[in-house]
Amino acid sequence: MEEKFKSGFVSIVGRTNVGKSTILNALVGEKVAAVANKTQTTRTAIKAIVNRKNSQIVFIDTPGIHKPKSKLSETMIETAFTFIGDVDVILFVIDGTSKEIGRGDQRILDKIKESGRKAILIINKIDMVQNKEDLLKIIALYSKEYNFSAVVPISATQKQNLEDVLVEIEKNLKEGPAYYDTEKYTDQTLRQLAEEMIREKALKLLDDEVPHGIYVEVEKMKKRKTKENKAIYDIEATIYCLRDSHKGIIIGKEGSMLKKIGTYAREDLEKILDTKVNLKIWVKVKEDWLNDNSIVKKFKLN
Ligand SMILES: Nc1nc2c(ncn2[C@@H]2O[C@H](COP(=O)(O)OP(=O)(O)OP(=O)(O)O)[C@@H](O)[C@H]2O)c(=O)[nH]1
Ligand SMILES: [Mg+2]
Repeated sequence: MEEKFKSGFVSIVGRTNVGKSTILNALVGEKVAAVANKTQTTRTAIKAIVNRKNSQIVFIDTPGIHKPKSKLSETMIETAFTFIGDVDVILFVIDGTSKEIGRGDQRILDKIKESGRKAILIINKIDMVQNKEDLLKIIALYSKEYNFSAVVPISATQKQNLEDVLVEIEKNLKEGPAYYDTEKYTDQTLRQLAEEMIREKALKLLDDEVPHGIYVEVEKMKKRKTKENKAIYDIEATIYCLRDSHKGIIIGKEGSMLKKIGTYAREDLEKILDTKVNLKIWVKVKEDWLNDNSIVKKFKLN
């Protein structure tokens, strides 16, 4: 008998820094979301699509749950909680090295219980787990809390057990059509992708509170032909930060930090866009934008 085509929306939720965006990128096989060893990396919901022989899975990466400190973080948490409802399957990601259910994880569990939806528990970073007994203990703790459709220990960075995740999702999807063009792998515009990649480099290279207070805006993104008739993208972007002192750090001594951010971002964008990129970045101060509704609305769901 011919297998029926299945489709559905699958959210990736969890505390900040557990590896949700790394999982998304690994499942899709493309760089879609920024990844950094910092908290609050993802700021809004990002969709990415996996097309399989008999299914289309639309993933929604969400901002990590954390203690809100600004209008922006409140918006981020609101976005994440929206996708604990309103999806076909929830991937609840936890850090495999955790020994108990922390407050953030408990809040997420409570929301999942409230929604009563199908949820798969993903235990990430198992490459960091020394003791298998600990892993079993944490699985037991969580399994007591909710009737998960499956529990899958994975390592997103080592690409371990990712196929199992897709198979478990497919088991829980209903029959349905492909919602998106199979050529397409994300709903992000090229401009958003460029902003995300530039911000990722700044997050990775900067320390302390500087990266949390930045946002990136691409003002210009235009494809043209060079004299040699090769395609090239001209991209102009601004990194906004909270204070003059931050601006100094982002620019660095004789412009060295900004140059580094620009070089890494350009290399990534050239891969993503598959053309040469000419990238110019400016740095400007915008005080207290984290609490400015007219800017924060950029990150809100529409
Ligand atoms: N050792 C190890 N590190 C991982 C794994 N998956 C992700 N990481 C690292 O964990 C850090 C956070 O990853 P992200 O994907 O940005 O985490 P996130 O959950 O999306 O974070 P937010 O967007 O802030 O909620 C990065 O340094 C990743 O390289 C894994 O399987 N093993
Ligand atoms: Mg993320």
